Amino acid sequence: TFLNKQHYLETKPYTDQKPGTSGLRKRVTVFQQNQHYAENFIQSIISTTEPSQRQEGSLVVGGDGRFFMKDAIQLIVQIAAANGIGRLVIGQDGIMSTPAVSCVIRKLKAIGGIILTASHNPGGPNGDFGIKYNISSGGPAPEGITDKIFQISKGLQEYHICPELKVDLSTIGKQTFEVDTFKPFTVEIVDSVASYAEMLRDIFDFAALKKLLSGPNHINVRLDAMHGVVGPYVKKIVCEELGAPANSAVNCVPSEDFGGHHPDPNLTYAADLVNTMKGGEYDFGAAFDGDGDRNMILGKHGFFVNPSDSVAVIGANITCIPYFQKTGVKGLARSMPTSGALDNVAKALKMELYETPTGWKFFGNLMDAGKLSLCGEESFGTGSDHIREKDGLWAVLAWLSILATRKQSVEDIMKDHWQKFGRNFFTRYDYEEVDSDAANKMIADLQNTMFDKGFVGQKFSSGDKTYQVEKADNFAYTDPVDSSVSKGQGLRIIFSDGSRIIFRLSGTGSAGATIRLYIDSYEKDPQKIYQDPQVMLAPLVDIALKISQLQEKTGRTGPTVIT
Ligand code: VG1
Ligand code: CO
Repeated sequence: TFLNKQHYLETKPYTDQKPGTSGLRKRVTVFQQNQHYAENFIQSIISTTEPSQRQEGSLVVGGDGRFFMKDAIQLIVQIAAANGIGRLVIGQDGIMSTPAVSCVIRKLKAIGGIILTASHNPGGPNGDFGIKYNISSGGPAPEGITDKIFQISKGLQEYHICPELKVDLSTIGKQTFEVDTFKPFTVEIVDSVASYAEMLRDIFDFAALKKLLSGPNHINVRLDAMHGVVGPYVKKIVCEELGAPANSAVNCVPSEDFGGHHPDPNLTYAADLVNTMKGGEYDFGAAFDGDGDRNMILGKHGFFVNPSDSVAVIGANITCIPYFQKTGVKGLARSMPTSGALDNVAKALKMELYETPTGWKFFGNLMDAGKLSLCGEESFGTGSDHIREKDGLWAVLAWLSILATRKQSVEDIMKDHWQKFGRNFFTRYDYEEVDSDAANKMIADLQNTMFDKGFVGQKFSSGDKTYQVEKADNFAYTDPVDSSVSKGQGLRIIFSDGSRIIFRLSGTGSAGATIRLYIDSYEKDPQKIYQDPQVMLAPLVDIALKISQLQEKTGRTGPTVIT
């Protein structure tokens, strides 16, 4: 314990610290080469908290282990102390998944949390770094707060810091520091997994899951943490506690550069898992992203569960999860580009279905108001109101709970689902690192085309299919709880049969622009529901490319990733 002087350091504001879909993401070099870049953003975050709450308040801090995380945590410690924050609770070695941070914020009634991650973006010295801010509900800061952070960052002239203060991140326990006139500042290093594991024990039937994973007729699972943060959670919960054998878990040591890969659980970047699953040795497979909030579910022989279907299946089988037997099911929600598969479940179960813009932050208000139990995004995000973030491992245990109850394979459960509800064929094309000007121009031109008088009612054909435009808009959302309005959330072309073409620009990239094209089309003919989505949706993809002139305007002949 020694006295730390707080200093006011002069800085110059940056104009590019606008948080995206989830946090600020930039190349590591941007943080390293621009003086005070991270400090400015951290100060801007803390400046949004109520000064009168800081001394008694706690902030939770954790990250996905990527390069620059530990440097950033030391800065957070120094800046939080100098701003009069009373306590920081930090995962051991800085490690804590995004869902675990959300869980800990809620348990401790903290004023918020800072997560050091760029999620599924690559890491390492040449990769990305990022900073997410979550509020006291445990959820990502809503637009009102992220706008405020951005405003503050643009005018920042100085920040407060205790430059001598250093914490030991590796030893569990309390460290206390005297900081000027404030009450003693406490840093608590906590086990990264414990609180989160305790929460899952209350949600699921661990005895049933243990039987499924290690009983006499156990199934074989393969969980790929992709060198991200979820590794220690998988090892502790799935292997140690639920008894799955050690070869069930791969890439489970968080690494600063994710082994040089994209920690992104999709068919392209999790190809290793997909190939292993094709071998037929494993009944169930899953991969997670860098910060552990995304999941990809695979069945035996690599059977792929589309994330839009995944949340629908969980919804249709929600009583397999003890948590929902206790809480009841209050409502369902999906992001706008996510397929309508969940809508069909909501209709059948006579439940409210909310359609929100992309980004988990939009689910929080609905959950806080008791209107929402289960939600998902097409981008491999699934979760519930147990916390305020999407939750990769939760989704895996939800699926395993369904397998344990129904005693069927992933593929059979999926096929039964399509038979019962019909199938929403869905695909997403990502065009990554497109020239920003070209991408913006393409979107602006497309909007002009769509808003042209003659567009609605127009027919488009490809092959033997013809679709007639029924509605064309730029999606806007009015929050049913606080009436805040979010405009410009994606261009939608909706056809008379309900099929949809959606274009939007990503808000998580760090270089150039990423264009996302989403296609959703419903089919209930039992003869057609097992077809390949790429075949079924080819005419709509063709029409989307024709209307948008994407290839001509961006010079891209094909997408980087197809889901
Ligand atoms: C993407 C996904 C979105 C998700 C967001 C954050 O955003 O599309 O559904 O909520 O990433 O996920 P965008 O703007 O790039 O489309 V994570 O796991 O990167 O925090
Ligand atoms: Co993530």
